[in-house]
Amino acid sequence: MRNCLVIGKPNAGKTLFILNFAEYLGFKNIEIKSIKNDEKVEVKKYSTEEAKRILSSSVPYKTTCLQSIEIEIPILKGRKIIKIIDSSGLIDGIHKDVKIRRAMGQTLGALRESDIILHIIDISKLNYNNVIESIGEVDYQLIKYGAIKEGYAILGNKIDLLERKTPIIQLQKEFSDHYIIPISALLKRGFGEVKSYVSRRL
Ligand SMILES: Nc1nc2c(ncn2[C@@H]2O[C@H](COP(=O)(O)OP(=O)(O)OP(=O)(O)O)[C@@H](O)[C@H]2O)c(=O)[nH]1
Ligand SMILES: [Mg+2]
Repeated sequence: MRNCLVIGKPNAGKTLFILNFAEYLGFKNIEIKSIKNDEKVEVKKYSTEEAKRILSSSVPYKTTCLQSIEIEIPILKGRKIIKIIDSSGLIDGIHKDVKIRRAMGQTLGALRESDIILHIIDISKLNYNNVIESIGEVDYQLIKYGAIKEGYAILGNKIDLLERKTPIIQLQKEFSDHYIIPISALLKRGFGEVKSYVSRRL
């Protein structure tokens, strides 16, 4: 089974994206497998609504370990199961909390083993006059890594908060070698394009 890792800074919208994407693909109930930092595996069943309430938060560092779901996705002929992996947010520098540092190490470890990487960037926070600087070091390094990795795409999230399209255009201009999909994880916008991108790689 191919896997798809969702990465990005804390609060970028990774968890909400995955849960709403599962809903978009027709799933009302999901099973989430958490791989704790001590390697213990925990499996829990949720309705997607319940999972959104419990696992997504406006407070950053909500996800503190790899959490995967297996869902079916339509491909050219039929459907295929894919593992979508949520991860804890990455930050510039070193976090003071050892638990969060370990969680970030676990995210970085998963990068190498992933077939598809969806890098979520909150574009409502970008300063479109200076995209590179406002994007920060960690997102910049992930984008550089993505340039040499097959199956890497950027999801420019929270487009529902934008008054104008300028941040999307600037991001596309700055990183023209990359595949960038503007989305709203909240309103499920851009999900058709994400589905096509992922299913083309299965
Ligand atoms: N307006 C808006 N809010 C969003 C969108 N996507 C996520 N959010 C909000 O952003 C906050 C963070 O979302 P999460 O999905 O928990 O973020 P995360 O990237 O998983 O964060 P960590 O687990 O802390 O790394 C929540 O309050 C979401 O409701 C979006 O497209 N639009
Ligand atoms: Mg999360």
